Amino acid sequence: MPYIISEEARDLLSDVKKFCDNEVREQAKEFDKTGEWPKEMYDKAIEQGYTALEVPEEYGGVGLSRVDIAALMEEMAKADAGFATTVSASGLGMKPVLIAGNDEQKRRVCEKILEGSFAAFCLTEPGAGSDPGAGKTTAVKDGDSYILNGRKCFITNGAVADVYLVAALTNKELGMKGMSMFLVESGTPGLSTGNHEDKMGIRCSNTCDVVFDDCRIPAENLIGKEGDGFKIAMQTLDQARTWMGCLATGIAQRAMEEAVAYAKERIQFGKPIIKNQAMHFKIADMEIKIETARQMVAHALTKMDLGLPYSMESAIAKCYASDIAMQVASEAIQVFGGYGYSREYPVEKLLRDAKIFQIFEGTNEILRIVVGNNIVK
Ligand code: COS
Repeated sequence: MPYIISEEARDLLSDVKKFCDNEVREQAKEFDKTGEWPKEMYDKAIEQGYTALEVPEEYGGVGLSRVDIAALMEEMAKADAGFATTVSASGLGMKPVLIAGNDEQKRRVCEKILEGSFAAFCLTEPGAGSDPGAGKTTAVKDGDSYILNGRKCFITNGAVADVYLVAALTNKELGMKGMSMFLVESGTPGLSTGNHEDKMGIRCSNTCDVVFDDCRIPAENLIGKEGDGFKIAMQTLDQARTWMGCLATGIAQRAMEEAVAYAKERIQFGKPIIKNQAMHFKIADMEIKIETARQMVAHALTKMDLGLPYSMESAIAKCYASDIAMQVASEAIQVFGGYGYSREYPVEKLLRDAKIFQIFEGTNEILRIVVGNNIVK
């Protein structure tokens, strides 16, 4: 059963489905092989407004609820999780500004996204993954500017973004309490990209190092106040994790659909294998997991839409959906048998794509800490 969405979103959903069928689903197979970032495909998505779905209505966005957007994002993830990750990472990059920025900053970033720019959220560093408070990137105040130095890694959209939201220390002695958040625009001298990741999955998304070498930005690009950076980053991730749960659900849904279609065609012992009750049980277990994940995503997003606390629900949604995406993709391979292990068939890619969802935007181990802390507190 899909999300319960508005009439407007239903119309958009059928457009997204058509777009994904025509422009993404088949093409993504090739990009999975080459690992290229398909600019042409993304330009078409920008033209349709799909990269700006999360822009709030007051800043020129379409004004859909988060649950509405989830239905569209799941459809994109079903077609290709790398494509959906690129789109969603722009939403992630916008969040620090929407959470803590001033009106001018929000307007500036939203305008750029509406014009077709991508955003990137730069928190992780080589020595600061699960422990972002250990970050070493610095921002030193110099008159009306800050000068940034450091290296961020595993940054989605790192080489293709126009807007970077960067966590950097304005006071090294204070550690995470000395962390601040900055807006850096592409083309700023001292901003460059480094190592590009050759990834196991979501291969048509761009992931690379982002380097700051005496990168001077106007002081007005500070988001919130000095020292607010860690909390802004945590609030950003609190929201963003649900979206990763949504995408993981899309991968699982695709895996189940592929498994059902194959089981109807595959003849063994003189009948389609779908006729075996064992197959029904497999498919029922997949559906139970997928629908539970989807409802958890919807629940977390509804709480966000209503302004209720959602940190724990978001962690649960991402953690559960990514775990079941791995399970369902693996079971889909099992249904395909030997063919499922072959690159010729679509399901092995789904398993590779699903894996990262247990890792990024908070490993599932960290998310269990978040859930545990919420319960204990
Ligand atoms: N929202 C707002 N504030 C938060 C918060 C949240 N979700 N989580 C923590 N904070 C605040 C705390 O309230 C605390 O502030 P005070 O000292 O003023 O009370 C401060 O941040 C430090 O909190 P805490 O001591 O819990 O931080 P930890 O270093 O122990 O880290 C975890 C907590 C592990 C939850 C955090 O580091 C985390 O989420 N790590 C994973 C990071 C991640 O997802 N990286 C992947 C990025 S890919 S884009």
